[in-house]
Amino acid sequence: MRVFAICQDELVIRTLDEVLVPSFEVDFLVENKQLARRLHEAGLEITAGDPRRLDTYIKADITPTTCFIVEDNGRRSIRKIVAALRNAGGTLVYVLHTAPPAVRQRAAEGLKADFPDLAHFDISELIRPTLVTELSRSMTRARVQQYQRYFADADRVLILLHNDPDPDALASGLALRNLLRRTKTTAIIGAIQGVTRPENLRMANMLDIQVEAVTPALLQEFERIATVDVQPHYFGGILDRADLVIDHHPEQPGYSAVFKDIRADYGSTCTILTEHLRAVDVNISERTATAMLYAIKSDTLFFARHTNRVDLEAFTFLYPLADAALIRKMEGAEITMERLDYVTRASQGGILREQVFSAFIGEAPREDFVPYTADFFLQLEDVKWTIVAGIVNNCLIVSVRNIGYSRNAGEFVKRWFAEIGNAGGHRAMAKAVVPIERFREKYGNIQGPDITARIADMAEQFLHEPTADKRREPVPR
Ligand SMILES: [Mn+2]
Repeated sequence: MRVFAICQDELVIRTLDEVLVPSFEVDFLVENKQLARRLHEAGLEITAGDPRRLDTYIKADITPTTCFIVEDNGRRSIRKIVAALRNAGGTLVYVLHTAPPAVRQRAAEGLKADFPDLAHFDISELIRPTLVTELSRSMTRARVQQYQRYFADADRVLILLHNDPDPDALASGLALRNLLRRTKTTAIIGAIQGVTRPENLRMANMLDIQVEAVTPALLQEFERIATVDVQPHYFGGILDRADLVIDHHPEQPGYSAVFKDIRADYGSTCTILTEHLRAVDVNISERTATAMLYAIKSDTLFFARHTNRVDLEAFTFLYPLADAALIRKMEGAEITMERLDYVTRASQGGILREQVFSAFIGEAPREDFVPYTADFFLQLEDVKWTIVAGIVNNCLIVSVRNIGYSRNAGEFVKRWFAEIGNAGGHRAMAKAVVPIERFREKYGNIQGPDITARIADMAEQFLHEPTADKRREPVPR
């Protein structure tokens, strides 16, 4: 593709030449003969000529796909230049503004009246993204180097994760250990309650991430403690300070930290840690990149929720470093024999009515069987809502899922369960946790199939109720 650039300033010409060649064939046109001669001698494709004359362009062999860049430095109107090259058949015209903002704006507005289809860009806009990224990276670099030094001479380091660590927590542990240039013997990744969900256990096994069990008493034995994907307040008083906190949940009071990097607008903690790793040029192993990529995918539901531009950037950066086949394998790990057992129970006892699938799956040893079963039945062609309940530790857990339905899952759980327990969620996903005795006080001493029937009735009633307020609720995190 050919670019024809009409410019006056040497810096602009040299910059465009470096940026566009060799992707494009570029010809420069300047008015100043001396400048043309000098740059020609420097090897640039440049001619001197009058940019306001039609002849200049006719001689230049223009086609409808030739791109024009016209520099507007604010010193003299470019109206005649644009008119001439338009008359010569030029259609793809870009104005590159290099004047100060006020001058630039006036010039752009003046041109708009006569030439509404010109494309405008500012030289500052072209520089900004890279410069801002670079400068913020250097601030991150300073911050990372500080905590690296602070952790450097410690004997025993703990990277503490939240209970039942998820992929973001596990991968963040690995990433931070990398940043601290430590191994599993010199920095322990630990949790007070370990991994339970099968897919997370499988991730930990496949990537060889060892999560050590730590007790509150054991915390004293560490010289330095960092928390990732969680803040110290989460541990309910047993940890009132940390040396380093890296998290993407909203900042909480009630603890002190020597260093912290909390960015609540990021979709995952691994996104923050990707920036840390990039800032200090640490080698990222395939294992760490795979874990982090999987974590970003999983915390953002593959960018379906709470995704920030930086999450996409981190994903793009990690993708070539990771083992995509391994991620596919980890994602396939959700099916286990014991989960199929609850799916079977739901399929035998469930009710499918008006595209709503309701089921009570009885007692379960872990909570995840309930949402897993709800997700599973949502895959059925005829199903638009799933409401699955199960009893875990004397609480009724209710998981609600839907696709493309006009009513809100969060409202459903609040409507029936907020009064007797915890209920919340958003349009497509919601959960309620209710002590079973409170459920029975309110809805009668019902068991097994009667609970399924009761849930199905709740759904039917809810979905037929007129909606008082059709405004969309803000989606909680
Ligand atoms: Mn997270």
